[in-house]
Amino acid sequence: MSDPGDSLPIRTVPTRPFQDQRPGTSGLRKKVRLFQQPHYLENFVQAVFDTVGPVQGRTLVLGGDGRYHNDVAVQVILRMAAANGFARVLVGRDGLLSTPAVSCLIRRRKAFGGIVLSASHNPGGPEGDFGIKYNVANGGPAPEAVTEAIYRRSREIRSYRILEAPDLPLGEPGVHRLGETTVEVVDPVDDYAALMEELFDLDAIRALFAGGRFRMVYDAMHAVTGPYAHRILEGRLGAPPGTVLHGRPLPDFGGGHPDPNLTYARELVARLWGEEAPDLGAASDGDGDRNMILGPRFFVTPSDSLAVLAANATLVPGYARGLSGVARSMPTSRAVDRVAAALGIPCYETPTGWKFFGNLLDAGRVTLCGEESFGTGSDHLREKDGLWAVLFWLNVLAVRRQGVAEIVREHWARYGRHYYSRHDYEGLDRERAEALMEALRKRLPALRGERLGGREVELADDFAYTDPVDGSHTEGQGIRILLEDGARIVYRLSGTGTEGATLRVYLERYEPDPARHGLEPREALAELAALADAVAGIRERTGRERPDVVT
Ligand code: G16
Repeated sequence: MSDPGDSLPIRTVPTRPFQDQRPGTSGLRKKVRLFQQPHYLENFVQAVFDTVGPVQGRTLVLGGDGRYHNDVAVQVILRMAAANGFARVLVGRDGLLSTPAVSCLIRRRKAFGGIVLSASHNPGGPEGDFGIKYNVANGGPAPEAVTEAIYRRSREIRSYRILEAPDLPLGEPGVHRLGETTVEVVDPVDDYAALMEELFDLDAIRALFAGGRFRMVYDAMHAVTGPYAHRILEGRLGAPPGTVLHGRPLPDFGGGHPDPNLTYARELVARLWGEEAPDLGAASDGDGDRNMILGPRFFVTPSDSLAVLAANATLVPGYARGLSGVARSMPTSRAVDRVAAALGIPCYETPTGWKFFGNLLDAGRVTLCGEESFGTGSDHLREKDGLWAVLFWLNVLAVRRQGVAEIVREHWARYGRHYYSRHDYEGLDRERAEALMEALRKRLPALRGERLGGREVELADDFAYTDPVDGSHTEGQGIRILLEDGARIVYRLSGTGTEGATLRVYLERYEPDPARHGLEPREALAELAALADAVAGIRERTGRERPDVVT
């Protein structure tokens, strides 16, 4: 145990509030250079501690995805946690912890809360993005009432408390003293790997890999999941070295964009569409909570992935007893709704943001949940979990001994196919984007009962949600237009961007007839995309001819 002494001075540093510290869909995300301003990070952290406290005598979990500024921020937060009276801080080795691993540690070690340093899938590096998010004692993101209270506190803050102390060495697991606080440097993978052991039949998956007949490639995108994937996939499951691509976490993610989709996971996609493609391709994002699943020349939409996992859950030991219910965010396709109906279990529709699943999971109302934005998770944690989703797929593949595409096509044949696509218009002028949404909102009453593309509009509203567990109410969560044949268009502004505004348009069309399941989504959704543009005047209002990213 190293000991920089118990009597280190605590400084109370005068500061002035910043007005822009309102957490978005998932914490506070800004450009790195904003976080580098004097007092910026400190103000927000103090606002968190003031809001969630008293913190004296409590345990805090701390870690991040290793992006640029992670190392600096971790040391500042350790000193502030000590000055504010936390009894113990569990920090990942080198300041690294994936988002699901933070959730896991909070729950397993019964911590009071945790801080995740990440801007998720947003690019890193000095010109990139940084972020900070607070998770509560259930291991999940702080609910909206808490994030709003943090925001209010950030606008009135006048000082923060920090210990004067040198940086702690975080390169090896071990225990240190920082003033009165115990800082435990933990291996980032251990607790998480133990939890995966409890949920999955890892021996069956190991047998799947044995003999080299089954091959996979996992792209860690030079982000946080590298060490997790090396240990679990190549270590525990015996997949050959080289299964994990880009496995070393780098502060700028190797210059890449750590977003697991067909646009940014280029090398992985090339492998899966190339000669001798592996049987499974998968990727995770910056902080390890997202996942993408691919078969040879086959992309599984996140919405379909959730539905397939729900339909096959009882094949996996951790879920063999069945599901209590499922949940999806509103813009996510309704594929999982059909599985829930067949199983006779409830299906909840929540606003975008993992925090909205927390109460449902805590109350035992749902076991699995997911989002179109490449997030899937379950009641094992209170965050979405990228590698968990990959292990779930592997477990299903090990039991069914069929290919990814075959499993999904059989699923469509049984439940029908939900053609689905999301079109993102990034970096728009914020005022213009808000004007577009406002104009749509004004049109809603007139849209109801109107005909679009020859079908009647069955529903046109601005999504609002009342949490069935605690009654909390949220409004303005996205405009949805539902047509009589089940087709749906949803419009929202993203709550995670750091530059201008991102307009997301979600398109979905249901096709029950297996003879028509072979279309390309672009083809199947072309008419709906044209309608979406006509209704909102996207091209005219944004000056954009086409979306920047299609997923
Ligand atoms: C976060 C949230 C997700 C949300 C996603 C996109 O994910 O946790 O619930 O679906 O952002 O949100 P938006 O559409 O507002 O940009 P992550 O992986 O970025 O933390």
